[in-house]
Amino acid sequence: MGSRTRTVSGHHVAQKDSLQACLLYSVVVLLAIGRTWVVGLGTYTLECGNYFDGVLVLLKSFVLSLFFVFSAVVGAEEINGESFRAYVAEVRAEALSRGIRSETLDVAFVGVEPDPRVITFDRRQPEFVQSFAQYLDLRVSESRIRQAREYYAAEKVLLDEIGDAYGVDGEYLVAFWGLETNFGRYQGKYDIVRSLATLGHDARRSAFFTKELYAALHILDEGHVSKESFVGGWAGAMGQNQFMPSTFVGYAVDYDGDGRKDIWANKKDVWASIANYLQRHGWRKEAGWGFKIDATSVFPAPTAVAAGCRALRHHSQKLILPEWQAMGVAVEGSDSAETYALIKRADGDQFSYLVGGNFRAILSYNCANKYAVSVGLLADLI
Ligand SMILES: [Ca+2]
Repeated sequence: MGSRTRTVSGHHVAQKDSLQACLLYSVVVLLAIGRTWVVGLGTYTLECGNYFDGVLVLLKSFVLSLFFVFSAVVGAEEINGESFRAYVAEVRAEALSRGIRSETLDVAFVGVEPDPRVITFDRRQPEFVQSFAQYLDLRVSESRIRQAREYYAAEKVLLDEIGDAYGVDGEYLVAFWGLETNFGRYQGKYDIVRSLATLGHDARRSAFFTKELYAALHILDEGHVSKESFVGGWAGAMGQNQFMPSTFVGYAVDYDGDGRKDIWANKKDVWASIANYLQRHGWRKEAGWGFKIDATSVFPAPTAVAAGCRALRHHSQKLILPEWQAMGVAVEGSDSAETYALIKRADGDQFSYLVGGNFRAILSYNCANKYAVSVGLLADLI
């Protein structure tokens, strides 16, 4: 910053004029062109900052606050308020007919307005595709491995107890927990009802999110969580294990027996809910998730799977380990009870992954190969 400060006094007038021009420019650009210009605007503001560093800070704050106000206004205008209220009224009537109490609905929908931030997230273009190595470096970091080990060591008795009760491995409960919300620390702060009503009202995936909204109302009606604590990710993933409401209804567990399935604040309920989910998706304890293998040893053209979650499209046909070994894949083991698929190697990746039934259970939790590999690797490292 300091290097940009100009000290030539003769430039004062020019600075003032430039500053006014900068401010005017910022406002005009914001009002005329809108938020898509924020990057270009940011660049210009930095140039303005060349004139006077102190002013730069103020200017940036000013422009930033303008931007947020403007974004909110533009976003709100994109959502038809009348149509949103009609949608909420419709959902409310249907929820009543499904047996949800009107008191619950009063609390759920009090003052509800569409959330433009949620629509902005929903319209976001996909980020650039990371290689497995890039993804895993970030997600299975040294710090996360260390914390996972610490949590596992500290709670081993309870994790083993839950693992035994559901026939799953305790390390995986910690791995999911660590990767979903950084061990419960980042659950998201979006109002679940507001987010789901916004997305349910929006045309793009209305049926999916409306179904989730009914499930959310059901959860509130059963009293598992207060409306104030009923928060999560922008698209409705909730609590320390980021269950969608319908997943909660199907799989959440009240492990400590206090009458509430509290995946927001009660770790026993969080871990048991993950365990129950995995058990119901065919988990085999101590069968592992699969193998990281050297990509150079592979492989015959695999048959892609067409159905199921999208990640499965990158899987080969499933074979038992001896069959893979016969094809030259260097992998230890002789388990003939388990079938493994090979994940198609992406450009730039040194390793491939041979994945078994438990891996497919992880995919049912979150259908992304890199995510599932990160869960498996993290669990292995605990
Ligand atoms: Ca409980």
